[in-house]
Amino acid sequence: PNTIYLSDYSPFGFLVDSVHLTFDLAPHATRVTSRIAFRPNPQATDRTFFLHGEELKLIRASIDGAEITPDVTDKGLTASVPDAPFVWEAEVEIDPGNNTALEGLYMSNGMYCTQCEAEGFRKITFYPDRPDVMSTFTVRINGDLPVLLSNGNPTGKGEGWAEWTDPWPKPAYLFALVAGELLAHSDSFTTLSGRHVDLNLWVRPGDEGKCAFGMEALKRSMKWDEDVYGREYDLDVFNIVAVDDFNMGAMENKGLNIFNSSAVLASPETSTDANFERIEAIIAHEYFHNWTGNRITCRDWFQLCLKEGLTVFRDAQFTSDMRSAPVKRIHDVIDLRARQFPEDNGPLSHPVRPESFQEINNFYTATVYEKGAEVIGMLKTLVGDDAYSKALDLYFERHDGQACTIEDWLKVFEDTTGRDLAQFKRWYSQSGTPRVKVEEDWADGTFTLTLSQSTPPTPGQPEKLPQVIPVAVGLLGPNGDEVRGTEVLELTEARQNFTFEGLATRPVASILRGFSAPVILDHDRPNAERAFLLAHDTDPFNRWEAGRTLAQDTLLRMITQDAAPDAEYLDGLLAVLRDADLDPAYRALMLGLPTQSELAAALHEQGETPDPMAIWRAVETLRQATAQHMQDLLPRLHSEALVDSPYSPDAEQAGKRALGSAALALTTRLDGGAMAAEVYAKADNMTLQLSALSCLLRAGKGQSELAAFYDQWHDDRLVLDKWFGLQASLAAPDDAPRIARTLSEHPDFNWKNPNRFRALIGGLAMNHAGFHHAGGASYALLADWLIRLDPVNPQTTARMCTAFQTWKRYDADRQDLIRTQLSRIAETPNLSRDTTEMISRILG
Ligand code: DPP
Ligand code: ZN
Repeated sequence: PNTIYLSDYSPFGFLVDSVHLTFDLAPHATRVTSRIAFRPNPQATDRTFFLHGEELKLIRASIDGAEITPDVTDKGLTASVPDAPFVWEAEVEIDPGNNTALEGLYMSNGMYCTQCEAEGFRKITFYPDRPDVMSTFTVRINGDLPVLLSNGNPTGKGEGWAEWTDPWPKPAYLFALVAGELLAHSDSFTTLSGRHVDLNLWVRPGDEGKCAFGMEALKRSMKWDEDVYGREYDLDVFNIVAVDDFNMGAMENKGLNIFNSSAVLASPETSTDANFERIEAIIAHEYFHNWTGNRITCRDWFQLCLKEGLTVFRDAQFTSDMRSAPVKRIHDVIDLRARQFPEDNGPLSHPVRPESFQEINNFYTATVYEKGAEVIGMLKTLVGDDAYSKALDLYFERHDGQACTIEDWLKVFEDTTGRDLAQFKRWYSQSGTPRVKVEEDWADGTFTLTLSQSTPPTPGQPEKLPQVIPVAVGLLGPNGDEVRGTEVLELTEARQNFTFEGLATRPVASILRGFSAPVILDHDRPNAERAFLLAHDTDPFNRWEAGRTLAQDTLLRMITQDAAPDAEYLDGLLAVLRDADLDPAYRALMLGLPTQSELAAALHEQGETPDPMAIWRAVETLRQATAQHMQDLLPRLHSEALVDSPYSPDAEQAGKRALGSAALALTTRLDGGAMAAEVYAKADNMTLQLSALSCLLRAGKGQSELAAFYDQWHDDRLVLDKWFGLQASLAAPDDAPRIARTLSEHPDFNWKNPNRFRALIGGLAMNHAGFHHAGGASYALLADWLIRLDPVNPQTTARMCTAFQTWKRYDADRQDLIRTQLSRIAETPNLSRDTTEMISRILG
């Protein structure tokens, strides 16, 4: 396969002044007619006229009205063209009804829908399908369907047709079209400067009752972007469409966002608090792309983090403002450790801005998105809030309407702050998670921190240079008071000393407050100090982190030395949970443990071979010990978690339910599930229903509830996904492969639907001990399904291959079993480019 390099970038030989598209919709023979005004690009030297095009049947083509016969391959076409402005016209035929890859124009439950990012537009018509080619679009849709939508503003409409005009130049990846029998949940928003915007959320009949929350979230997002970033919406209409078959969460097409229905439809009966929070964040994310992504886009796909890192950072700021900032930060760090750290410390490790790829769809990763957002957070920490705002203002002013690079982005910070960001830029080019080792010294009233950094080798990068690491530090005195407030140390060398003078007594250092950099901290300190921080740290993130570190430490010793659960951890946890002044959501997070996969990574890092069953047993033992230790407090936690008012997905109620669910999980270990069964029977919202069912399943019970759940919800696609996912992810290790295989034979396992596939197959992969079942049955099941899905939907298949990315942590037997499956996949005839690239990188 072809590898594409960042260093090979060159601009396209032509500029596009306008695009006119006409769609004559038909399920198996949609005609797409394009009329495109090109002119030579004075910035380009290469005038080869190559248009991308895949899976298109060319009917006719002409230049300035004269029919031509271009050279067509399976990648696109070339033609000879005038050295002056000209009009290209082409008519092609496509087959949306058989498009199961869900890229380009496809059908989902009778509705036409598109997904063009990254390179799907080339499956719609011949075009320079690259983000640096921007143009206005006018789209006419002819089709016998009541709702016909595209980007921009509506400019004409009649029986069986509609016309849309997008006045803002955009790259083809932001093109969208939707046609179907849809209903609108409508509202409006008036922007800062008084523009009236019609807002519509389009859904299939039956889903009207699940729109209100998404609409409110959209309005909050529009307001927030005005208030915080001064960014206003720029069209007369903003449409969102929910679609059931979608490879990702959602897509920010200009004026016509398309959402996976799981990322927008919500009701208290069918959605959990976590679903509501995720929906709010994704709606905000896609809306924020209007400025960071659409108005200012990427020059090429290597710059993907330019829009994604920044937009994830912005949506996290939004969630922090709407809800609790510390709780959001902790959630994000949990997620980063669960998804980005394994990627960055394994065979798929790549820089935030990759330098080569075979299939760009494989780089929509936690590294580009989440580490990309962390890099922006560090930049903001280093320059300060005011300088950040000034730099962003300059970014919008200088680059509006352009396709940009990371160099452009960093330059606005250099120009506004005078700071040299050459070393900081390594965050974009070096892969791997830096390790920061902390050593302390105390003498004559001076406390010294010695920080050293190193980053292990990663694929293609044996040697690393020191990065700029902002380490936020505070010092606590013996009674828990803060003797030095938070300050940011800038670690730029391999090893550096930082001194704090004039202290009366030796302080306890709280290091990497707020998780100020995406690094792994190596700080060998007494557990008594961690317990002290768990009791006293004034930084909420680090207070949580102290508990997390204690939990991890005791689990590792239980696994490797057969130690008993650590009393300091259990006592410290009890004290925190007792503190009714602390936010219930925060206390619920305190009850969390590192994931079993994280524990496996930590053991691997210590040079041990992780045994998934030993890890599973240690977690079970610690949970049981926690339940016993908290026994007397549990009734009080349950009463604190009670919500009397009608269900609302707001942070306050959700936090109470989170605490109640965490307490219920512990209670279930003591009462055998009596209370969980009661909660299940009475639950009038999905959050409680699902948490009670989870408790029962974890206790090896709940079979009748599971059956009742199916009866109640088998007609609701999104809830049925939960039914599949829960069983696979919570099955006891020995049962997991069998349960997952049985579910994969269930008539409702519509495996061509990405949500359903991910629920079951991804659920199994999340069940650490069940996935790593000694006989390799789960590995084989996953491989069977990847092989089956690949010809249907390469993108979702390739994404799911990441379940194997940590394989080199495990013992020789498991490695052999996994290698056998990886080879079996690799040898499958006609394997997609997507999956081929992933498997070969994972094999290393
Ligand atoms: N839809 C994806 C996102 O919003 C890709 N742009 O991040
Ligand atoms: Zn995005």
